Order: sequence, then structure tokens, then C-alpha cells
Amino acid sequence: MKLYDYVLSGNCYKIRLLVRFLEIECEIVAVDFYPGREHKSAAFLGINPLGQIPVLEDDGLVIRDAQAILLYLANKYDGHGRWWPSGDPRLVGEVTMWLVFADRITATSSAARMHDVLGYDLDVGAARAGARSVFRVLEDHLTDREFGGHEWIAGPAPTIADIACFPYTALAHDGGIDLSPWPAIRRWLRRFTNLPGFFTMPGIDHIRR
Ligand SMILES: N[C@@H](CCC(=O)N[C@@H](CS)C(=O)NCC(=O)O)C(=O)O
Repeated sequence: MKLYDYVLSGNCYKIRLLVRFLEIECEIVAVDFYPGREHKSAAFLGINPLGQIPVLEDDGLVIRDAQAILLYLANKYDGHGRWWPSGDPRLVGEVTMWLVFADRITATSSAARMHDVLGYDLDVGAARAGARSVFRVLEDHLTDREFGGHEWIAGPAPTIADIACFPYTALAHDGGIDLSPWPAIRRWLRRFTNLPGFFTMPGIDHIRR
């Protein structure tokens, strides 16, 4: 199994996290995302015509999109159904809803970070405003969950929904977004960093301090 990866990509980090949590083997293929723009090369477009990472190759299967890869890996390798509780229709619906939501965090918080860190030419004000409205929704949800005695996005234990929402929430400050108005989010981020097997990536060490 091979992951096309970039060390500063939060989307790739989601996959590396699940690989570690599931204790499976995966070869990491480094893509020169910046400054090389290898993800836009003819060779890479042959692997993912969308010109994006992450991409996973397993047994001749090629899958793009972090959330799709999380679902694939959890379905194939999570024998206990811990990270993807597939036997419970209600939880399946909830986890899937937050997997889709994770892409909104990418579209807003990650976009602001791409502007600030890699110099992408985009409307950073709109990206930050979008991120703040997305984090408001996450904050309200996590607050409600805490009132109900729950620590994670869906169900009694962390799932791939938590993995999918974690990186670009934790990296928000790299895009100039302050997380101090969102205490339930900050508590959830800290809980996530305490999961067995958790490891960090550049830009998120501040959460543990
Ligand atoms: N929906 C995709 C988004 C992937 C994505 O935005 N990847 C970034 C790197 S973290 C990328 O390749 N950006 C280049 C581009 O979109 O042109 C996913 O969740 O994997």
C-alpha cells in the first residue's frame, strides 16, 4: 500500500494518523508539492486527474480524497469497527455527515493557511470568515456533546470523523484564525492529541502546551 504524501498537508496527515492508529504498513511516497508542484505534473495527473493529494494505492486500486481513503482503510483494516462503526446505521449517518463537513474545514481553514504559508493567491478574508462560520457549527456541536457527556464528534469513542476534522482545525492559526473563541473545540483538540498512537505534524504542537 502506498500513500502519495506531503509532510505539510493536513489531508495527508489524516491518512498517516489512521494508518498509525490501525497499526498497518503503508509506504510513504513524498510528493514535491511545494515548491515543485509535482501534484500538477503530467505523471501525477495520471494518478489523480484532480491534481490533489492525498492519493492511496492498494492492490491496484487508486483512491483520492482523504475522507474516501479514511473510509476505505477503516472498512478494510478496522476489524473491530472502532473507527468506522459500520454496524450502527445511526452512527454511520452521523459519522458520514461529519466526514463531509471536514471538507468544508479544508475549503476554508486550509485555504487561509495556503495563502499565509505557501503564498496562494486567494481571498484570504473570505477563507477566514468561512472558517469562522464552520468552527461556530463545530463548537456548538461539541458543546452539545459535552452536555450529553460525550467527548467525541459522534458516538462514544473517536471515529474517522474526528480524524477528518482534526488537522485543519488544529492548523487554523497558521491561516491567521484564532481558536480562543472556541473552548469546546480547544478541549476536543487536546483530547485528540492524547489518543494512544497520536503523533504530531509541523504547526500543531501549540495544542499540547
Ligand atoms: N477533498 C480533498 C481535498 C484535497 C486537497 O485539497 N489537497 C490539497 C493538499 S492538502 C491539494 O492537493 N491542493 C492542490 C489543489 O487543490 O490544486 C481531500 O479531502 O483529500
